[in-house]
Amino acid sequence: MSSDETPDREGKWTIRPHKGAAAGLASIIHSVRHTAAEPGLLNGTRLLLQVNQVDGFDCPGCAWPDPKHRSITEFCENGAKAIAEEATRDRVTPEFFQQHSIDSLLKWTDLELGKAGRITEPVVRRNGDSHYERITWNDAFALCGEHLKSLSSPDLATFYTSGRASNEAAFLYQLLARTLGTNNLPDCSNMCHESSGTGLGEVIGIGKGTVTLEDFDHADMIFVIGQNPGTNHPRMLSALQSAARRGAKIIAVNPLREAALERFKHPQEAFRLLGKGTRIATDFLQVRVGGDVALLQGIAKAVFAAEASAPGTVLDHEFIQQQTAGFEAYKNAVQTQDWPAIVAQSGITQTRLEAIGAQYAAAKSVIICWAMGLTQHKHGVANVQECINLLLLRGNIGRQGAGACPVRGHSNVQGDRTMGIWDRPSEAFLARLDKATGITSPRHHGYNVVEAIQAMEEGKVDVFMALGGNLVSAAPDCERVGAALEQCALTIHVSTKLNKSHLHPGKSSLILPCLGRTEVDIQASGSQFVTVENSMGVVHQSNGKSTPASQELRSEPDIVAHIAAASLGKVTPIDWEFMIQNYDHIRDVIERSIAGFDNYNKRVREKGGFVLPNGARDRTFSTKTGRAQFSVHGLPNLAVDDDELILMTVRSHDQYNTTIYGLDDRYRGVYGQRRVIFIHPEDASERGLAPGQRVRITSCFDGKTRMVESFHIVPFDIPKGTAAAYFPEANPLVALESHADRSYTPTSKFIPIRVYAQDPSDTPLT
Ligand SMILES: Nc1nc2c(c(=O)[nH]1)N[C@H]1C(S)=C(S)[C@@H](COP(=O)(O)OP(=O)(O)OC[C@H]3O[C@@H](n4cnc5c(=O)[nH]c(N)nc54)[C@H](O)[C@@H]3O)O[C@H]1N2
Ligand SMILES: Nc1nc2c(c(=O)[nH]1)N[C@H]1C(S)=C(S)[C@@H](COP(=O)(O)OP(=O)(O)OC[C@H]3O[C@@H](n4cnc5c(=O)[nH]c(N)nc54)[C@H](O)[C@@H]3O)O[C@H]1N2
Ligand SMILES: [Mo]
Repeated sequence: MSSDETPDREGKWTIRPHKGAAAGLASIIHSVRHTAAEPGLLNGTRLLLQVNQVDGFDCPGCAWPDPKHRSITEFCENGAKAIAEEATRDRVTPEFFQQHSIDSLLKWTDLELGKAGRITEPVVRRNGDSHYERITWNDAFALCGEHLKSLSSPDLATFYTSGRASNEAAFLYQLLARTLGTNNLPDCSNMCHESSGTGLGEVIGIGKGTVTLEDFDHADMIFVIGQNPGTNHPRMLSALQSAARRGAKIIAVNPLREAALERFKHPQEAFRLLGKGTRIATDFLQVRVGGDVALLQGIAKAVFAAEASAPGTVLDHEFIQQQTAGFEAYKNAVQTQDWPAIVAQSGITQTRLEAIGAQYAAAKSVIICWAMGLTQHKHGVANVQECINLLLLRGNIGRQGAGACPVRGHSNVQGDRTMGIWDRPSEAFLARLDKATGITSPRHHGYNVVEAIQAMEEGKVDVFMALGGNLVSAAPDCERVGAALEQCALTIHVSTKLNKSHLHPGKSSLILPCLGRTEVDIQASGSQFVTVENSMGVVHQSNGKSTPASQELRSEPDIVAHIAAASLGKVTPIDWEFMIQNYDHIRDVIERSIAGFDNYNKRVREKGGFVLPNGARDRTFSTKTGRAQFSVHGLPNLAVDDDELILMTVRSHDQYNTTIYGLDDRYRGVYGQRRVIFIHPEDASERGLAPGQRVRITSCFDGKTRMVESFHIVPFDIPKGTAAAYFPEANPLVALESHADRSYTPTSKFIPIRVYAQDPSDTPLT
């Protein structure tokens, strides 16, 4: 039995409902505790003072932008934890690998692997060996070169990226893949906001959001749909707080009543302000999991009704007529959708939806924000496009205070896509890249995450390389992913910390340790900075300042360039060595290759960086029709068997994706345990399940049953028929083949499950 299945050795765990406001003093105490415990108080505090400052490093936490007026405390609890995780004093050395075989490390949890510390030197696992062992950088690059050079087809290599890679690293990486001749560039975005990119691209002509941070100062209604900013984008709460104080309506749409949207106390004000904090959400719509298409159509239906009773006063007819297409079909579809179906699927009454519709009709400027609660569904693309439909009705796009705001996850995931980390790049992108670099990019599409895993299973991938990330824990059907990686001839992981993906080596496997965001990067011309793009299309610098965790570490651009040089040799028109001598050289090539980066080196040195062009922001819609497109979606089929519940997998307050900081989820009141399932008290009692009881959960997809054990019942305020558990512990329940239509985003928020008592003699938690 793996240690994942024996969580009780962590000792007692408790459920204690969260009281009072989110953030506030408690978050300061927590962040200080985390940073103080890891890099030592002084060093930790110094690090926190650099985060998100103009000349400091970009917070590796999330992609929320920095306000213009940065204060010294422009950090948040979870940003501090992300930094502390990187600045740990613990080290994973070659001696560590000598002591622990790969098999024995497989028994460690994600938490234990991460806590082992920073990897200090490159290591290799040679065919059949039980342990990783030290290898020199030169030998490591030569091994990569040998494999990549001898592929019978470039499509036998796959290059995965996680969204922390800088623009410079990502650009070189896609250049390596395309010079080699493949578009096999799956990335974490495929499992994340791909439904947003696909959905927005089709209807507004750009796969990005349209708002700026300043728009939040002008909106009088803000939707926050399927997102938990208190945990995942804490700095967004400042923007929401000031909007709430101005009297803006803030509508939270979520199956869970997420604490920070209820009450929030700004950490910077915690010492000054007594009292209960600001109420953020003015309305909370406890939607059923998967019920957002119905909910958004219900609101739109109410808007059409308002227009019908006062014609010409509600819809923005001029905008609709001049700049959109497909309005009549959409109007017809919404008006003929019947209320009982909308109410049944959304779980929200007609009266409430009409009330929100009336608020929307009266609001001058509306922003809709969303994250994983919308994208990780079979109908993820439809969810996103229904948000746009609603916005278009009143011209809430491309003007001050209004627009679409998909809130990105990883701190540079948006920048990576701009740099060409994409399995299906446009012809325009490739043509310009080829002209600028002298390579001939392949035109056929590459693998996304789902296809890459399937290809590995089928023996169609010889070399799998990962620039960051942890595919085995992050992807669905993790056991299959582990086995699939082991089929490769060579796996290459560029990583800061140990994780499960390293423990499923290909026949040969390399772990190449790299610098983190916080660390100084010295190349031939001296100290370098890198650049990143935030969730709102602002490109700016990130300057690591602290001493690297080990002298042996290399930067991501350095590692990628050396692998490229070893694999492509002199046949390539690119001088890889020259590129990394000074990252200005990389940025010069980016400037020539990618639209919007004119005067890159100059403009990125200006305070706060520069904003990338975004047509939709100026109401230039590069869609097929040249107009913003209304789209029609039927209500998705959400039917499950009578004894099934719908499970969504979510993040706790103490994790960064597969990096687990601790076992608490303060805002949801669970302490010391991650193997929990939140369910409605009646769903628990109908199954004879008591709080704390240990359960087995099964899911069934395409006739195959999947199972996890040793989860514990937590009765929760969640719609009946639905349940929640943490990612990545619940990932074995998610089927790889269950993904969103068109975007291939795994349906991590919609998993039909059954829950059974595991061992009836278990003592329930008291
Ligand atoms: N501290 C911290 N910060 C992070 C991360 C982290 O792990 N830790 N991860 C980063 C990344 S990569 C990402 S993508 C973002 C993720 O940020 P979020 O999207 O906020 O993350 P999730 O925990 O997946 O939460 C999704 C929310 O959607 C709700 N939800 C689930 N299903 C539905 C549904 O059908 N409809 C609606 N309306 N809501 C639903 C859940 O209750 C939950 O509140 O955060 C980024 N920031
Ligand atoms: N069930 C379920 N599954 C999900 C989700 C969900 O909500 N539910 N969410 C999905 C989402 S939104 C995402 S984005 C993916 C995340 O998928 P990934 O991005 O693949 O996973 P992470 O956990 O973010 O990656 C963590 C690893 O990155 C490495 N790392 C950290 N910092 C650096 C760095 O600076 N450089 C390099 N080279 N490596 C670094 C460390 O080794 C660490 O172990 O997971 C997805 N999976
Ligand atoms: Mo993400």
